[in-house]
Order: sequence, then structure tokens, then C-alpha cells
Amino acid sequence: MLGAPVQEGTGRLGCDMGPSAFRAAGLAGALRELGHVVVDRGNLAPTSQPEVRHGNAAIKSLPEIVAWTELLAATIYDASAEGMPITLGGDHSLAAGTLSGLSRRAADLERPLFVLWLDAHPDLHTLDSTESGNLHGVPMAYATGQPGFEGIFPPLAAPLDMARICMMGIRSVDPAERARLAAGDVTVHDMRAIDEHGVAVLLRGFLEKVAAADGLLHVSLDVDFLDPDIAPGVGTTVPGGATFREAHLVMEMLHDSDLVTSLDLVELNPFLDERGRTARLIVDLVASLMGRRVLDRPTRSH
Ligand code: 4U7
Ligand code: MN
Ligand code: MN
Ligand code: MN
Repeated sequence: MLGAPVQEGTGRLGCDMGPSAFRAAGLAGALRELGHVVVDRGNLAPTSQPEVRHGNAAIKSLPEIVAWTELLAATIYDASAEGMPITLGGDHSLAAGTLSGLSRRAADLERPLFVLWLDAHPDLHTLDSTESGNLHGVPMAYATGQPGFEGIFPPLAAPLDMARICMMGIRSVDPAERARLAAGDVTVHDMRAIDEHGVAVLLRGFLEKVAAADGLLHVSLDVDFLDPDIAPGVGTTVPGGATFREAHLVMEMLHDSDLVTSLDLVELNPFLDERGRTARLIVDLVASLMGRRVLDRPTRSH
């Protein structure tokens, strides 16, 4: 577990308390109960900020986010050699750093990096296209090597192949992001696809691809993947999200696949939460991902 209390990627305060809330909700204990060895490395903090600038005047806190990206890229690269890094956010801008570190690890191992992106949003804005200027909306564009990050964000060992990304829960896409999705071959399972087919069928197809390619699998879980009724502790609520049961099934299937090599938990804003219920829900979901189940039965097709 590595705390990354970055909040400058959103337009508001509060995500800096995320790592603390995950700890208070009992994340480490829940995983130890399942037999895992858990090391809490505490919270990271960048020590200096680069002098970076960009012509888009809407952009907020660019030096802070670049500093976090550099720090996390190095830290997660190292941590991925020792175990399964769980990054406790912090806002989703941190995925620029984790994906950068993991792409370098995957290149070293000569294994392909796959990403399961559980989010209401694709976070595919570039520095040029973002209108809100909130950099939690750009990590996927950076990680996939979209133009305009060069000379500002750290260089990637290898850009993430769009064909190795599976997005689930998507329901808020800006025009520039829609164009990028249309141009690339990202698998996007929006809420309509989930309603029509169910998460099991959609996820199984992706997991089979990862297994066949002997890939690394990174899971990036944005709290707004979940329906705001069950997960109110987030700044960017979008109605119509994943249900409790859908989210648990995703996690149980991920556990059964034995493919997950790293995890981001992002966008929890404890200031907006109701008596810790969102933090506790995420802890329960991670426990499912790490092996907790109701009966001793894997969730396979029959
Ligand atoms: B999150 C947004 F305009 N696209 O760019 C933007 F809708 O990490 C939202 O997924 C970004 O929560 C959401 O500001 C970023 C907006
Ligand atoms: Mn996100
Ligand atoms: Mn989101
Ligand atoms: Mn958000």
C-alpha cells in the first residue's frame, strides 16, 4: 500500500484525505485476514516541483501534477518488482504516474501491459483539449502517448497500446474524448453495454485476452465507477453507475482470474462521504478482489 494524497488534479479539496480514510476503513486488516502480507509504505510526497508551463490557461496545478507523476512513476516501478502495488489516492491524475512506472516494468519483463479502467469517465483529455483544466481528466491520454505531453510530463518507456485497454462503467464522455475513442481501438463497455450483456460476459472476454498474452493487468478503480447512491464520497458524481452487485462480481472475477498485478484506488473524497460508507465499500471491493468470497466457489460459467 502506497498513499498518494494528491488532490490538485480535481477542482476541489478533500481527496488528500483518501489514503487516511482507506486506512481507517481497515484496508490492511481486511487483506491480512485473507492471508496476504501487507506492507503499508505510508504516504508519498513530492519534494520539488518542475518549472513547467502550457499554453492552455485553464490548466490547474500543472507543476504539482508533473511532480506527482515523476515520483509515482519511479516509486511504482520499484514497488512492482516486490509485490502488487496498491496506490491509495488521491485523485485520478495519479494514474499518469502509476501507468508510467508500470509501462517501464512491462517493458523490462517483455510482457504486455493491460489496463482495466473502471470509471464513469475515459480521462482521455490532452493538455490542449481539457476545458475544465482539471488534470484528473488526462491520465489516459498521457499513458497512451497522445500528443502534447512531451517536454512537460516524464517520457514513457512505452506508450500503452489502446487495444490493451478495457473501460467499464463509462457514462460521461466529452467530444474530444469521444473522437479519440473513435480513432483508437479501446474496448469501451459503457453502462448500456453492461445493462444489455452484464459485467460477467464483458469482463470474461477481456480477461481471456490478458491471459492468452501472458500480460500484466493493472486495475484503475475510480470511485465514480460506482453509482453515487452507494458511493457518495466522490467529487464527480454521475448518475447510473455500477451497482453493489456488479462491482463485487467484477472484483470476484478478477480474483478468480489471478491476473491482477497492480491496483489504483482513486477519487475518494472523504469530506463528501457519509460516515465512511464509501471508503468501507471500496475496502470490501478490494477484499473481494483479493480473495474474499461468500462461499468457497469461484464465479465461473456453468
Ligand atoms: B475522473 C471531465 F468535463 N471530463 O475533463 C473533465 F466531465 O478522474 C471530467 O474520471 C473528468 O473523475 C473526470 O473535467 C476525471 C468533465
Ligand atoms: Mn477517473
Ligand atoms: Mn471518473
Ligand atoms: Mn472524479
